[in-house]
Amino acid sequence: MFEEEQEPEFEIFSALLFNSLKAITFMFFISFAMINKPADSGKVDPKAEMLITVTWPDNNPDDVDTYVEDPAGNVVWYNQREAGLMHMDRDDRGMFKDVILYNGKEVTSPLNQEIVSFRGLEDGEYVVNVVHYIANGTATLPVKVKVEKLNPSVKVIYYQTLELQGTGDEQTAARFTLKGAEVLDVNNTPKSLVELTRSAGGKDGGGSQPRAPAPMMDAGTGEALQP
Ligand SMILES: [Ca+2]
Ligand SMILES: [Ca+2]
Repeated sequence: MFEEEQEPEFEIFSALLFNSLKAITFMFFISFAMINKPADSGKVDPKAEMLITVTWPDNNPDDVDTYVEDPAGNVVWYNQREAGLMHMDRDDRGMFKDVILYNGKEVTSPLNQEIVSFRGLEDGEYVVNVVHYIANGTATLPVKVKVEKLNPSVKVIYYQTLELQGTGDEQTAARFTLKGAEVLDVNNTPKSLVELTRSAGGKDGGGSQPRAPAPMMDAGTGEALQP
């Protein structure tokens, strides 16, 4: 009598347990499938040690390029988006091909941004340059450059707006030296990185671009001085 009353309850319990296990197994496989989705080409390494973010005004059609050199002499730029421990997310070319899918329709993205991430740090000097690859107007172009060291906490080591002067203008935004966890000697003494890479040619295969002489810089503010 006692056992006859217990048995149906036990069966319901084990059926529930079995169904719960099936549900958990199903969810495990679903989440595993989501983890293994192919990565987007524009990703930034989530374990980055440092981020360099270059932005210019939304909807501006100009093409600005970011160049970063590491202490070993590796240079990351649009034709070499992996170099040493550095990675560039993409070559933002102003409005060119800046199309995203939104609700199934193609929409032009207003964003103008290039990001270089470092997945490790090396002692020595880094150089961060921006180049006005294509200017569509006669006005100068304000370009914001931010350098952040991420670990153990976020520390902005450089943040300035440069005024790019037209097609071919290359400016050194920041040079900084790392020694262990320390950031030493942040300055903007000009150094051309385009010269180091120019043998690789232009982005449409058309050879090297015309370049203007590097403008004078105000050492205190990092702003370019008007000629
Ligand atoms: Ca670009
Ligand atoms: Ca853009």
